[in-house]
Amino acid sequence: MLIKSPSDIKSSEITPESVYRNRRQFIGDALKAGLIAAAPGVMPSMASAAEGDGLRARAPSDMVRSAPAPWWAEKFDNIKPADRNGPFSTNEDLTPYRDVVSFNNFYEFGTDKEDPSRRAQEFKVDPWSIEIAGEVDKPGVYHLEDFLKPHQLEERIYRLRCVERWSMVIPWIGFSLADLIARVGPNSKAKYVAFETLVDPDQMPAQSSRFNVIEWPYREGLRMDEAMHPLTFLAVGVYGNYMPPQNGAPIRLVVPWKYGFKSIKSIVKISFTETEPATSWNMLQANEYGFYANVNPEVHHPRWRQDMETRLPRTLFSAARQDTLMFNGYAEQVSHLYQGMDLARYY
Ligand SMILES: Nc1nc2c(c(=O)[nH]1)N[C@H]1C(S)=C(S)[C@@H](COP(=O)(O)O)O[C@H]1N2
Ligand SMILES: [Mo]
Repeated sequence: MLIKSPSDIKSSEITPESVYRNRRQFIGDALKAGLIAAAPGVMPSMASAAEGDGLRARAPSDMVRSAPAPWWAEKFDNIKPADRNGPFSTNEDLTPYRDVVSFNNFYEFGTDKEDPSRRAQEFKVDPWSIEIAGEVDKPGVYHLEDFLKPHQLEERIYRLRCVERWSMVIPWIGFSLADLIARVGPNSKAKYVAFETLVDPDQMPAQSSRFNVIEWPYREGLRMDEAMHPLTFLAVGVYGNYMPPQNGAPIRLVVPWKYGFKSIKSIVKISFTETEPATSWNMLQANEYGFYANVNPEVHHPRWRQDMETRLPRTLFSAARQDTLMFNGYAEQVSHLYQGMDLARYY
């Protein structure tokens, strides 16, 4: 995030790609069936209608990794598709799969947007375990299998807004963090939840780089009420499939009303703490990155105004620049969490 601002994003990084493959398929079929005229202008709305049909978003099959699927790919057979008109999803156009898996921030693999997709493909996610620690009734190290077993997976379509001023709309697969919290039973001293990413320089090349800026592990945290909010999600997949390594396999956090850096990837530890945990970007540059990091068009980053964003990818059909909304458009659901707080001070 210190490296590039959106104005530095090369146009080659923002692939003009107006539709993703499912949509193309639908439109192709509809055209064949004579349902729609072959006028390009009608395509986006027809595509949106198709997406609202109660089917979960699917990655184009020829773009999904051919590497052996992890055992938990089985869990992806019966997933509740997103309700695109409900409170937990949006019916905005999805960012194409191609962009979701090739334009990433994952500093463990390097600082360029293409580094994670290029360098993370051999990343090992099986076996994987997650430690639950701190002020909690059931601490311990859980194998991913036991960790996931009790949870019914569902699809959520969320906006993701990076502090670098680009945004995407991503169909995640996962479950509410609140469900996990209920299961492990934090005690009355637990006021915050802290998360850590794997440290493994053999697999994550930037962790041993001398240009490295972050003190590993990458750390993030939430206040307990933020962690318990039904929007706060632990994602194990994207576009109907298990998580690609560059997006944070096998499991990552997604907090849609906060800047993307809160949504920590490849989690190995979740601790319940009495005091506010240290978080990576805040440790690095406290005046630029706060603990709360709520998307807020009125509170600017010292180097980047935050009232506008570029929705990726730029397309022929949609203006790429748009206004940034308070709490990334989730104000109705989350503003009560911050009542009476000075959000310019607690940024
Ligand atoms: N462990 C870890 N998690 C991370 C990051 C990172 O560098 N390391 N980058 C964050 C940032 S800045 C953003 S914008 C999102 C990007 O998620 P995506 O690549 O899946 O779109 O991941 C977040 N999670
Ligand atoms: Mo970000």
